[in-house]
Amino acid sequence: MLGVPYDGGTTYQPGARLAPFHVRRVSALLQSHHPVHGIDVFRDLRCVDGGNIVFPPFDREAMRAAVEAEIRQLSAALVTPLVFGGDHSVTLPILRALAKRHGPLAVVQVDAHLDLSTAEVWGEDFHHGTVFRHAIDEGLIADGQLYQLGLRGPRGAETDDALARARGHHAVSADEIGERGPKRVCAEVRERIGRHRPVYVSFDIDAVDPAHAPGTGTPVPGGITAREALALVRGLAGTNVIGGDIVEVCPPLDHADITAHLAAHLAWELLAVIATRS
Ligand SMILES: [Mn+2]
Repeated sequence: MLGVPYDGGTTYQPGARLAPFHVRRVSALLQSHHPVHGIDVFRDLRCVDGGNIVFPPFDREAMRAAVEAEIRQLSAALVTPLVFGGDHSVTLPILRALAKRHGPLAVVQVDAHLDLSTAEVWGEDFHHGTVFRHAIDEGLIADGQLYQLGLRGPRGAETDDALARARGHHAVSADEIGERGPKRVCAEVRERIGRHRPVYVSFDIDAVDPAHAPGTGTPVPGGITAREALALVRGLAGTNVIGGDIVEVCPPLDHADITAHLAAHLAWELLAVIATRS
């Protein structure tokens, strides 16, 4: 587990740089036994809190370089990285490092937003809304293997998801998750991914309804529930998860640590998925 305390890629309300500290604090509540999978997470995995990756918090290039170097080193040592952002822009250097090792990945992106923007809006090409366009353009994601789960809300234009559709990627809206249930959605995702393909899980907490996760900078009403969010991660057991992140938790906007607790439990579910890898 590593923190990336960076929110210079935030387009609206900042504060996500504080998340690693807060999620660590509330993670004291987590225990080891997973009653659904029937495993002991912290017995079956050797988990280490590696602290935060260090870089100047106002230097986005330095952030990307530091994160990519760190993840590359860990992955060469066969360590599975679990990263706490930070805003979603911290995911790009992680994907770069992991795709260098594993080749093009399957990516499960749980998110309210597509994060496929171009530089058109501000002339800035690297922020939390451009991550997956870069990842697709750079060949970090295998064709048809980006799973965007939890999408909803207004978009800039009808063409916002054109890139993902052109590459055969898979999108499931928050409404569909609510209607069909996370178990069926996950069964379909697992079927498409298969057991062996390397999978990266990027969980943007804004996928979750603001009523269940108020502490995030770009809230969108009508999201999935905390229970659906946990079930979505749990339902990835049986795939080959080689890393993941939980991003966009913004402690200054949180209430009673609701969002931080959810992030800690999502991380625990993801660790359990990693523990069940064959
Ligand atoms: Mn996002």
